[in-house]
Amino acid sequence: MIKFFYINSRKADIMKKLLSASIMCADLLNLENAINNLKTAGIDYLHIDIMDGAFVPNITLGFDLINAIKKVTDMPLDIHLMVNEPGRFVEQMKLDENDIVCVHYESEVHIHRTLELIKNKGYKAGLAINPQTPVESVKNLTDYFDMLLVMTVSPGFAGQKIFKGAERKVTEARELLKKWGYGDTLIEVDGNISLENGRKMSRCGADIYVLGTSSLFLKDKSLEEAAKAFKEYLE
Ligand code: S6P
Ligand code: MG
Repeated sequence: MIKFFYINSRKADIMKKLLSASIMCADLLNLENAINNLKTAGIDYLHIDIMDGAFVPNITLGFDLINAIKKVTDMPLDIHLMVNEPGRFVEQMKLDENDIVCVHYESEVHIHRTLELIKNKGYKAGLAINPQTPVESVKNLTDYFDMLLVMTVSPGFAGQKIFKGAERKVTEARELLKKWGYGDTLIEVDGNISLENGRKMSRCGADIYVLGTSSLFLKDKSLEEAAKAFKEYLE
């Protein structure tokens, strides 16, 4: 397995762009089948969006589903918690060392404590920032996360349009992380990652691409065809 090998020893010349499939966009009535097809398609992570109807105005998947998915696949999970006070839920998940638990900077007053909790459980920690949150906000937390999720839409729904400052922000995130001495921290982008936007984000320095209705779950292509097209367009 490649996976988070890169998080511990990221070298620009060997970096591989990683694809994370947004499970809320999959066929939820045939999820096991979809997961098997995603693996065959060469997808690197399963992106699981958990919402609480308070931090974001929607409710999607839940913790029981995470534990059920763990039973049917060895693919690493990329769990995106869009809930208030996410620290309350870390214990409920039975994960492995390559799984990422990503929490929002805006979701908890003492987010540092929650990042520490995730790391102490042995998982990879992600920190997400909404479009309006400055990259500078995370400066004092860089020791506590392995991945910075730069939201390219306001979280809550699939099928939205990328926000206008996204390219500028991802470029800034890559530059600042390097300047702070954390050039190894991966950057993930989530929201309207179409082929065009994926290519733009790649040029700005993104590493992990969350793929939903904009590029992977399409009516006219199989998951395998769509993943292949996305990868080819990035390169
Ligand atoms: C919702 C969530 C995302 C979406 C994904 C959908 O905010 O965090 O992960 O599921 O962005 O992709 P798309 O291509 O429909 O925007
Ligand atoms: Mg997400």
